[in-house]
Amino acid sequence: MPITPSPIVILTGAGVSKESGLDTFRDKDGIWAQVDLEDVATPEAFRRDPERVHAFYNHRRRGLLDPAVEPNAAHRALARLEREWPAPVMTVTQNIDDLHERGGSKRVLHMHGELLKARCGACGDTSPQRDDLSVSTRCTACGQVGAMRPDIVWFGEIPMGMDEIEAALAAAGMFIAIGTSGTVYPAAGFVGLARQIGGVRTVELNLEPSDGAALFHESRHGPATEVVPAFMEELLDGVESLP
Ligand code: BV8
Repeated sequence: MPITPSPIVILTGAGVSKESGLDTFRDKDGIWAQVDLEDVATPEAFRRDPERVHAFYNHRRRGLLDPAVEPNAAHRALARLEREWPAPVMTVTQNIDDLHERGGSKRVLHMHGELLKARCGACGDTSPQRDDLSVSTRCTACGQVGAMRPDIVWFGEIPMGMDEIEAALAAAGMFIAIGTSGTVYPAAGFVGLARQIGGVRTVELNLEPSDGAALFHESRHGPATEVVPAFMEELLDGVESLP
């Protein structure tokens, strides 16, 4: 069936990085099964025990920088879609890893921030961060010690790029959610927003039905490294058959 090449918004979650060796959050062996988010992923937790929060993110940053952790076929398929689809493709990710970029995607919006960046709580400066952070890390911009935090959106904080995301959803013809449980807002509400705007085809590519599965016109279930490349192939074949 030929497909009209309109703009596409992709939303990804932890499931797209699982086969690269990074943990998800809500699977039975996930991150929130090992640690309480209230202790490590809120501003209150950081005020209460900054070293504990730094240790949590330092561990995940070292894990992400492990040479064995590489982009997988799903990341590469999304980069191919962005290259070959004859309309804009935006990848909005809830993930704080850099696997979309390392897989070749150029237009990536990290709405929950980035593990390989740090932010100064005193002057707001953000900078690349590959080493451990601690309460004695000095800000390279203002020199303040003890104000550095991961450049990440915690629970209760405002996600990044919301205006840009909402504008992209308003212009989209298709919304594809990949590897997300659909439990964290506002990301979990994007499918409803896309449908409200009207005329948007909504697709879920996930290991199993997410909390918002009923809101999608179409769902494909299986590992991201299988269902994502296959679906992108279909989309691009459909466009090539256009006159
Ligand atoms: C906000 C930080 C207002 C970085 C994260 C009380 C007070 C304040 C807010 C709230 C409140 N109660 C509720 C809220 C809202 C809250 C929220 O939604 N809470 C939940 C728990 C109910 N949201 C917020 O606080 C947000 N801010 O609301 O501000 C606002 C709103 C709009 C506009 C302006 C202001 C901030 C949320 C961001 C929190 N930070 N992470 C980090 O540590 O990583 S969220 C955390 O969950 C991660 O970022 C993650 O991205 C996100 C979602 O999880 P998923 O990515 O979906 O991962 P999950 O494990 O859940 O699911 C994985 C899926 O993959 C599963 O379905 C699985 O089946 C599938 N899968 C597994 N393997 C594979 C696979 N799929 C394919 N292939 C595989 N191989």
